[in-house]
Amino acid sequence: MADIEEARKQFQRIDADGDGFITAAEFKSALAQGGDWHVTDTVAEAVIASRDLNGDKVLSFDEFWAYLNK
Ligand SMILES: [Ca+2]
Ligand SMILES: [Ca+2]
Repeated sequence: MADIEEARKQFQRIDADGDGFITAAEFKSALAQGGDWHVTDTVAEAVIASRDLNGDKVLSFDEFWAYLNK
């Protein structure tokens, strides 16, 4: 996926509180809503950490976008 508008929609859907950052908790509930109930806090944190470029433990849209375009 390289459509920035689609990526923004997806990002906003995951960012439940709308603060512009995706936390592990938000990522986990987004996956749970998508039917993936096997994602634990630990897994969600590991996925966030693997995409987190500046080490603040949350994903900005830039980091999300960079991940999609990897
Ligand atoms: Ca958020
Ligand atoms: Ca970050």
